[in-house]
Amino acid sequence: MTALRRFLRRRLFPWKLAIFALIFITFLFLIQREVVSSIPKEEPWLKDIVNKRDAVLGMMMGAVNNFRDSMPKMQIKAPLRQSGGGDSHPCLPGYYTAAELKPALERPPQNPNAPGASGKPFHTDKLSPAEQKEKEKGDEKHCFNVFASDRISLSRDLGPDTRPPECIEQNFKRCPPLPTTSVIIVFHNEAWSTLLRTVYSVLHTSPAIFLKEIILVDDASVDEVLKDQLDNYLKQLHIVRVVRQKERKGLITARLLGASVATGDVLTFLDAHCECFQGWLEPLLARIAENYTAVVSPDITTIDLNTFEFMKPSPYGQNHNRGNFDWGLSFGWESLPDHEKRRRKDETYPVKTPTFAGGLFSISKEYFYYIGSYDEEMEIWGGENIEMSFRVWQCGGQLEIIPCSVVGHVFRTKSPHTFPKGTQVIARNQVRLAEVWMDDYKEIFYRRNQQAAQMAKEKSFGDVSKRVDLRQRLKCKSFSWYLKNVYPEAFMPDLNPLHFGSVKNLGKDSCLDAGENNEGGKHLIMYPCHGLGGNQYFEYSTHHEIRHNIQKELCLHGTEGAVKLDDCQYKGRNTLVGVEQKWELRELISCLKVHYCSLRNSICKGILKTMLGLDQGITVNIRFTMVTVCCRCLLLLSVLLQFKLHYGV
Ligand SMILES: [Mn+2]
Repeated sequence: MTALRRFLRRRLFPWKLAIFALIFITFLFLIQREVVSSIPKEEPWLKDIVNKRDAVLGMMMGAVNNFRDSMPKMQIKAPLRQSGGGDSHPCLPGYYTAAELKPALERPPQNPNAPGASGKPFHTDKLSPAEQKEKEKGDEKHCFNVFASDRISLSRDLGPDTRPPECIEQNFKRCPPLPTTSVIIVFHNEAWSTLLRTVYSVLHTSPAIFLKEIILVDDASVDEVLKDQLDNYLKQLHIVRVVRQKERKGLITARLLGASVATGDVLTFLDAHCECFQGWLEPLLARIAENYTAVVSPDITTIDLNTFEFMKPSPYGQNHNRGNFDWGLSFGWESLPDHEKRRRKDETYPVKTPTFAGGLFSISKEYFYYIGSYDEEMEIWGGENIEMSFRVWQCGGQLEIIPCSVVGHVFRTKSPHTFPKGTQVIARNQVRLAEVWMDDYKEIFYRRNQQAAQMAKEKSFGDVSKRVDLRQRLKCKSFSWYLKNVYPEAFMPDLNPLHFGSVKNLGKDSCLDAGENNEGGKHLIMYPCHGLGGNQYFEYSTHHEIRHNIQKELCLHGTEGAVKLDDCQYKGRNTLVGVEQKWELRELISCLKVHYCSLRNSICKGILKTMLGLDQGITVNIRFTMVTVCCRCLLLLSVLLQFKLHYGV
């Protein structure tokens, strides 16, 4: 036993020590745990112990650091990147500097005497016979002076910045950053020089940091020069590329193709004969950065189709125009109403516009698809801008013109292009938009366009169910909401005029016709009846006017001499119909009793034939006579006018 005891004492001494130490450490650990876990209970005596412990620990760490710091340093260490610095913020504060907004391509030095330099006109009046021949050929093909365009530098400058000072001085915040954009240019047999001047103009005026790419979409051009030669030429301009549509499908499909390959945040559509003025891009992008539902157009200025003079903006600002539409669903321009002028404090404010021309605009790519891009079944051209205008407003977006953004466009007086399926595609596009967006107001349009009315009746405008679904899905507002809130200035024709249709001379089978380009002030003509509405559309309003109101509100106006078409005196609200424009509708039979028959024989025969029931059906003949005692007018009208009534078109 004693041997064992000795053995234990001697041999296990380190073991005992270890066990003892383990128990002690466990004890310390438990105490420490007790102290830490009781902190939340805030027992004052425990807190005291904890504080003391922390103080001792602090002193020990201090001593260690002190010792380390006193050692000489052999190397300077790299500074540690502080967390919370550059990486976690997406952008810098402040405003973009001129250096940051450097264009994608610097403009080469300019010869101030070169043709068209600084946006000046280039006159081509004194040409040699050979040159004259070239000019005429170009004019015929493109409907603008290609001869001049070909001689103007592709990189021509447009002279000093003449925009209003607040536009020039406008700064753009770096945070949130302005979005990038893809510029999409659709062309069809465009002239080489106008197409490439458009491309260069974008490169010379768009900051490189925002211009992601330029996408040219070829809508099946047949000109050889626009094929391989164009592809090869564009290789030197790295961010420009061409995508091609094999078959001519028109602007709408071409734009959708361009959008589908675009990689920028914003889509900017331009026409193929444009020139951008300095600083045009930033205000468009800034507005979209501010409100991504804004669909913004630049202020479109004219590049003269004969001289290629660029109409520069005025530093004093100008009377801006906005887009509207008429009841034939054509786009037009009008000056701003007073309330819109008052709303804008300076030129940097956007102009709200009921419709847009649709050729030049920017839209967030995401929003473009959200809001239903385009009606893919619309063909070639026409009506797509009105469709998009109604859709954007009715579905919660806004259409704006940004006056500080200036882009020039060659406005032509006629189209050089053929319409593969004739002009009826335009009417078809218009019916599609009327059916989807205009509710009962579509009838006002149909009354003015018999071709459209026919299509609507026969349902030959294709399937619109996808577009109707879109309208429901986006919970878009009604057309009457649009008229009331977006375009309250629109003249509302009678939803149900007393009579409408054509004014027909039965004897000669000719119809009263406004004549070509009669925007008021000109006499009317008699023309063979075509039954399509248009220039031969008149309506007898509840105010007893005879209105020709497709593009403008024009009224039959009786003065000395022949009756002419003039601006309507009654414009709603506090206005009245003057005697010159008030017409009385009487039954033919009673009229005849009063005034006849000093009419020409043939006319009399026609009228009498109808009266005797030989030509009945839906046509009833009624005469107009003027209320005013104006003998000459009375005579003219009573001879010429009979009103053909359509019941329930
Ligand atoms: Mn154009």
